[in-house]
Amino acid sequence: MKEQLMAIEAEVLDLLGNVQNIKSLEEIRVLFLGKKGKLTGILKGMGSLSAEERPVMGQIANEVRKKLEVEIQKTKIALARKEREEKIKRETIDVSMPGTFFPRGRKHPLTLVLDEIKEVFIGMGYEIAEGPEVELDYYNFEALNIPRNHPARDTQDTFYINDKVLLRTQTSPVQIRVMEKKKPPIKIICLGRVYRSDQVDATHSPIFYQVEGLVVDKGVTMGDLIGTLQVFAKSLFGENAKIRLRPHHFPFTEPSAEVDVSCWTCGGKGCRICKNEGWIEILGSGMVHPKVLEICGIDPTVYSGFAIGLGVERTAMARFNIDDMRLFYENDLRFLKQF
Ligand code: 2NM
Repeated sequence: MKEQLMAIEAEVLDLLGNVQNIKSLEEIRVLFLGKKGKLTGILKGMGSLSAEERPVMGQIANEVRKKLEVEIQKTKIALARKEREEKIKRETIDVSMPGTFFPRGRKHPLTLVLDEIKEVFIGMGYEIAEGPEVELDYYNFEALNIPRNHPARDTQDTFYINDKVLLRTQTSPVQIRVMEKKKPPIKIICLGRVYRSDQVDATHSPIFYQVEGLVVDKGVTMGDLIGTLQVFAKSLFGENAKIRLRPHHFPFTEPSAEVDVSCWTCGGKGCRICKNEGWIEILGSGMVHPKVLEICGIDPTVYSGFAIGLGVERTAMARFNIDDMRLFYENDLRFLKQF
């Protein structure tokens, strides 16, 4: 038995001399000293020894076990140090090496214009409202007083999901949803994507951005609308910008007006940019139709409101003198780097 113990000791010491990592070391420990290990197996066989031999063998076995445990522990410490040193070496960073260059991005021109529009309205105390892009026919058309036979409702112009569900063609349904839920005073803008079944060309895209503003309260007048439009035009197109309202028709406002800004290139004298008009159309607006207020549960004999709507692409095109809407969506860096 003593020979067996000595052989095990020699075998383990030999293995410890070659072990490469802590995981293999643990395997060795289990193999020899574990519950089902080789050394444990021998100790279990001691029952067959004589009464004189047993304590002697027991002592030798314990010494071997102790020694092996100490050696395993020493090896473990050495391996841990070695692994740590290798890890540090592997992860060393040479701070004098040149870094990886990440080119700095910039805002898309549409985002620039959207941000500016937000700034102006937030500055006047408006809150931002949001709503779904997949919208009910009711909110997109019905509640906005757009009649059944109106051309905008044609499947030629609107993307329908089914009879009742469509991709919103304007952001106005967001305002309907707000008016339904909240009692005046209401002072909001909504910005977002809208969808129309249009062929892509220099001035049309089936997906584009809109911003709409809405104010509803007691005693809101056309004067408030005009004052708001003036602040807006000056902020976006410069201190000298003037506005002009032309009568128009929208089903959801009465009266309605299209709004022009004096040309910021020629100051109104007429040039290539304004096609010699001196004015450039930038948005639509009007006093919210009493029927629309009523549909939303707001009493039109007590409250009144105005609304403003504009296309972000068209505004950005006017602002930056861009002649083709497709440039916004092509992600050509030669274009995007100019803003
Ligand atoms: C425009 C022009 C004029 C408008 C009206 C409403 C609502 F919900 F209050 F009825 N929202 N937006 C509106 C009015 C939109 O876009 C050219």
